[in-house]
This record gives sequence, structure tokens and C-alpha cells, in this order.
Amino acid sequence: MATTTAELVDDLAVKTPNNLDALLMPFTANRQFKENPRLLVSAEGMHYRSVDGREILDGTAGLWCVNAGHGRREIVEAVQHQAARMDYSPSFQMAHPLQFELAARLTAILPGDLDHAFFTNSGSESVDTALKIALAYHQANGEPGRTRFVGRERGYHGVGFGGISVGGTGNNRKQFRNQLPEVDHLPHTHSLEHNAFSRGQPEWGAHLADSLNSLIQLHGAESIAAVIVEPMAASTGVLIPPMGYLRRLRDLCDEHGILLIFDEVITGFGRLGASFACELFDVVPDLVTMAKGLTNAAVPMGAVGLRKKIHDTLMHGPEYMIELFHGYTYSGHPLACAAGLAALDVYRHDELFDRAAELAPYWEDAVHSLRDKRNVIDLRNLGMVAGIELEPRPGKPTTRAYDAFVRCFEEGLLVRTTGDIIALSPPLIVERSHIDRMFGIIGESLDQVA
Ligand code: PXG
Repeated sequence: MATTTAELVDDLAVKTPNNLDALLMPFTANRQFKENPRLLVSAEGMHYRSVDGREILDGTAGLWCVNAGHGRREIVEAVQHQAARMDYSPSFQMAHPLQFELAARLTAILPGDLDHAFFTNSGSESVDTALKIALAYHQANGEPGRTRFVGRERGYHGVGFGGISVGGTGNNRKQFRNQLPEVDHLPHTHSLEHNAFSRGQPEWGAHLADSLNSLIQLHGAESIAAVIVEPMAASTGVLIPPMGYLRRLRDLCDEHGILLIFDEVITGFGRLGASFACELFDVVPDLVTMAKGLTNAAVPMGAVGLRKKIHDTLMHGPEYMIELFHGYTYSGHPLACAAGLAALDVYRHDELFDRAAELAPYWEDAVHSLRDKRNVIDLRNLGMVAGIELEPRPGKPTTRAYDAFVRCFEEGLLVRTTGDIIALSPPLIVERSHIDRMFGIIGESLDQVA
């Protein structure tokens, strides 16, 4: 019987709790899960260990967040050290030095003049923060009528009311009737007809950015605050941006005084083989949202990067006035800052963003080796991300991919599914031998799942 919390942690590393009832789990089929729980209890490098003692190869970097692999000593030690020094300091009208250090180092790896950062605790908070900064900017800039947002179909921007409003995921909206009132959506760019089995960026689809023109005609540019997109839509099924698409969006926004927000919660920190997608595509947004890889997921943290003109415009009015009426108790939490600083060090020291770029061609070949597997209707890849789209079972969407996910887990591989798409995004420390094993297991499970 455990008497300390530490002992309890050790006890529960080897046994399933007797009662799973009290917890309402996020984005989970609770009753199905509790019938047959999948519990992870430790992790190191490329692997998790499950409660029944099995080693599970991590094909998803947790939830697209553990980019430097699990249990990085440097990050563990930084967090332990800061926890012992100071647990918490107030975030309003007070600060601690690590916040400034992290903001400086983070903005140093953002492209262009994205040279200011605001800290949050999650991707959802980063998105809502970015939307609010866009409104505050226009107000400060003498255009308070710019209040409309444009998102994109099949976009995912977290679960705040702002995020689900600009998001384009039907299931995330229909349980909750209240949405931001002035939101429109661009069409998504995925087309099996034109883009199936593309390697990297598809050639077809840049023209879809021009739909923004229709919205501008409909509502007037002077009513639109910002366009928000994921440079690569990840969690709704790995939708790769067509060549030239993001540049076109940037040009249209510039032409009409509309801010462009890139949601880089997943694409940031090396995932696509560059520090950020905006670096890779050479398109600098006005605001960029981040989370996940910022701390290698060791402590929750998010951030919003702001271009100089956005920040400077907010610095108006008397100096004793608060410039942005927004913030969180835990903005820039000391433990998160320590984890963030250590994570950035690890990324740089191990050159993980370059490593992702170097591995990407091997990854691409491995992904496309599944071409002849049954039920595969599309394969797509960019950087260290892959999407494997399966033909849905008639009348039973999502069940085929879910069955493949369960089978992979039983065989010792963690993948993600969304709809009938399997998504992969391994830690960037992945070796070729891990990649071979991943696609071996996936291939076998596709052979077995009818
Ligand atoms: N923006 C984007 C682009 C995201 O992918 C969020 C915002 C919200 O972040 P938080 O930290 O509030 O969850 C996300 C989160 C999946 C999966 O399996 C993806 C996310 C979260 C959980 C699961 O694809 N993305």
C-alpha cells in the first residue's frame, strides 16, 4: 500500500486502477475505452511502456508534441531545478526572468519580424489569444470595424469558443450551439480526384485561396480582421498545402489589410523539416500560434508570436495603461519556461529540425510503399508527417481505421486516427529502423483489417 504520492506513482506504473469511473476523458469514447483501457505508464526515447509491460513504438510523438523524444534528461533536470527554486510567480504586473529569456530565444527562431511572444498554456488558448490580439490590433489601428474572422473547412484550432468557431470540424461544433457570429470558412484544399498519392506538396489547388476574394466581395475587406489557417492541416487528416497556396493567401491579405494567422501548434518546432512551416514556405504570417513542441510536451505551454507592427501598434495610449486586457494565471509559468528553454536547447544541439529534413525522403518512400495495400485510397506526406487514407466501410465510417489503430497498438505501435485516416508524426529522433518497423506493422494490420 503506497503511503506517499511517489510510491503511488510507482504502484500505478504496474497496475490498472480499480476504478476508472470518476474520470470523464477528453475526445474519447469513454464507455468503449473503459471496457478495454489502453494505459501508458512510462516513456523513453522512441518508446512508451504500457501498464502490462509492453514496449510501444511512438509513431505520433504523443499527440504531435514530443518532437525530441521522451524523457529528455536535459528537460527533466531543468524542470526539477526550477521547481525547487521557485514554483510559481504571479503573471500580471509581475514577472520572472525566464519568461523574458524564453521569449527572446523563441522569437530568435521565428522568421521575419515575428519578434514578440505572448505565453499561454495550450494550443487552444494560443488560438483564442491570437484572435483577440487581431481584434485589439485593428481597434488600436483605427479600424474597429474589422471584426470578422475567416477560417477554413477541416481546420482544427483547438476547443475554445473562438477556436471551434474558426475551426472547420463539424463534430466539434454541433454539440455547442454558441459560435462567434461573424465567421466564414475557405474551402479546404484536399481532393482525392486531383491530389491523391502526391509526394510532398500537391500541384493542384493554389486557386482555392482565391475564395477569399468572394468573402471580401460579400462582406467588404473593411469588416475582416484576420484569416486563420494551419499551414498544413494535421489533425483533420494531414491535408498538405498545394504549391503556392499560402503565398496567395498572404498576398490577398496584404492587399486588403487583413491579418494572416498561421496556426503552427503542430507544424512548429521541426515537424515539417524546418523550424516552422512559415520558414519552410517562406511566407511570414502576422501572428503565429504555437504549443506542443514548445516544451517537448514536458509541461503544458503555448505561445503566440507577433510581428513587430502588431506589437508596436498595441503599445499606444498612456504608459500606465494595460495594453492588452488578456492573460492567464499561468502565462509563462516558471516550470513551463524551464522546459521550453531546455527543449529549444535540445532542438538546436541535436539539430533536430535539419534531421527531420534529412530523413524526410526516406520517410516519404516508406509511406508510399503502402500504395498497394488493400483499402488504401490515398497516401500523403510532408516533412515527418504522413496520412494514410482508407476507404470507409459502407455505413460505418471511422471503424476501419479504428480497427487498424487497435491492431497496431496490440502489435506495439502507437498511431493516430481521424475519420478513416491514419496519421503518423514520430519524434524527430526516429531512426530508419524504427521507420521500417512502423510501416511493417501498419502494412500487416492493413492486411488483416477487413
Ligand atoms: N491548433 C492546432 C493546429 C492543433 O492541432 C490545437 C490548436 C489545440 O491545442 P491544445 O493544446 O489546446 O490541444 C491543436 C491541437 C490529434 C490531436 O490527434 C491534435 C490536437 C490535439 C489533440 C489531438 O490529431 N491538436
